[in-house]
Amino acid sequence: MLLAACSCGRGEKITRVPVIPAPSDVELYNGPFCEDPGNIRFKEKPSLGEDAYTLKIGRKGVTITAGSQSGAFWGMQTLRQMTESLEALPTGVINDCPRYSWRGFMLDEARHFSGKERVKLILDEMARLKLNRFHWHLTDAQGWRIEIKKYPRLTVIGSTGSHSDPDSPSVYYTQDDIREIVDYAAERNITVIPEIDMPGHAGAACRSYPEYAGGDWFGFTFNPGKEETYSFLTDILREVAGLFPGKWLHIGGDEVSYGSEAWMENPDVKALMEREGLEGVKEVESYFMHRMADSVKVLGKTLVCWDDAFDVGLGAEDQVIMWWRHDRADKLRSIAENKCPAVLCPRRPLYFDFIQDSTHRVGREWDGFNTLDDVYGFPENRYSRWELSDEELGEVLGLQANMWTETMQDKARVDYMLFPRIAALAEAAWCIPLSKDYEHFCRVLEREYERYESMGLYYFDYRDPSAHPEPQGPTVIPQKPINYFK
Ligand code: TNX
Repeated sequence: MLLAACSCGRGEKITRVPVIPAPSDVELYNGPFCEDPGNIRFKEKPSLGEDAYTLKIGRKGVTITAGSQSGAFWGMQTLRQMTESLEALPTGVINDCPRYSWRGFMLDEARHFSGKERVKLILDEMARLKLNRFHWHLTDAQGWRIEIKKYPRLTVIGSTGSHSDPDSPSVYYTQDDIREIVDYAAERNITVIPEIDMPGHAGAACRSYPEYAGGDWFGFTFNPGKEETYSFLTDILREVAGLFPGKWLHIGGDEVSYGSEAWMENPDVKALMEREGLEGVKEVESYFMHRMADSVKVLGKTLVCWDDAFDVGLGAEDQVIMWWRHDRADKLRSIAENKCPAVLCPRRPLYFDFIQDSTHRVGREWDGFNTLDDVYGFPENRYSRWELSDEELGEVLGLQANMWTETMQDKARVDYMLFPRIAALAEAAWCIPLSKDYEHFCRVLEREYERYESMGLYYFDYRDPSAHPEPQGPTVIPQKPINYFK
């Protein structure tokens, strides 16, 4: 049948293929078809740059031309999805490159622990969708999930408890586990960015080593007034930096005000303020962040922080800011004006702990919730409201979705919030507006739904919201960090 098609000249031209994210430039023909899709050759062309590739499909086989390993890998993903859904492979050329270099997904394992197998599954899905940054939120008030050899109590004590149960048994990644996952990600062209949150969201570390706790009596923050705190945290970052070969190191910096009122009463902090001439908690926070930013630099890494830390003036060039506060467009403006490399991950629509349907009850809402098409349409569906120019939007590093797990105590809920929104995220991050077509995307998603079924993933079915009922989450969701010192 294939040969018959081949002998009768060129078939109908195709400009769309069943691939997520949609490639930018497709010129293929329905016949002649490729007789041997398994015959793949790779060619290097450095001028193509980091992620771009060309997929040339001829009658006898396929040639993938790329500027680097990652481009070749993404080309393979395109070919793989095409062969999965097409009976015969059309011939012609696809030229493709991403809109953004940072196409990220964040998983919070501190509130609820997903574990190695789940993380690998997520990395597989990311690779398929050409997402290339896995941001790993490994520490928070509820749990510390990474082994630090110098401070064993972090995992003996800090790894017990979760958001739904402060007494749940210890779960964490050993350093061998971490290396295994980092390698697994690297084989899929994904860089892992570890986050050690400070000075707030530090409860698990503070109950393991109360001598460095400085916040209110929840132990939400480290003590910025003690010199030993800086050595403790720098030792931790040194071990972390050694485990993650990527250039980025995320030190949080978010929501410090939830615990910093107590600093004014703390004798160490008072002494620090006196010594350094600091006025008020904001200046103490700035002092802390500058000290830790210096440590990150000494360790040879690029600093990543949440947008809260932008105020403390760390210097635009050598940091990446993650803009998450969708209600603070003013912050985004000043980040853009200062030409600071930014990753856009606003709660609306890129927080995957937000519900995705009006009938859902477990998860967040804020002037609405985050539907599939809302994620898909980002950033064009939002940025005019933030008053970012096209040029400024072109300059951002990229996009990221964040999966906070306060309401995700088991894998069914993680899957439900993740699939299929992660596919929409991939199109938002990879495709220029011209190559986006929501109806086409939804048709390709039919194949993904089948794949989710066959893999036993509990996804939200947008075609029929009643098909998969919402899995329940913790009934009581504490709004404040749990008091572990009681
Ligand atoms: C805000 S985003 C947080 C997280 C919560 C999340 C819940 C950010 C930097 N901080 O600690 O888990 O909201 O949506």
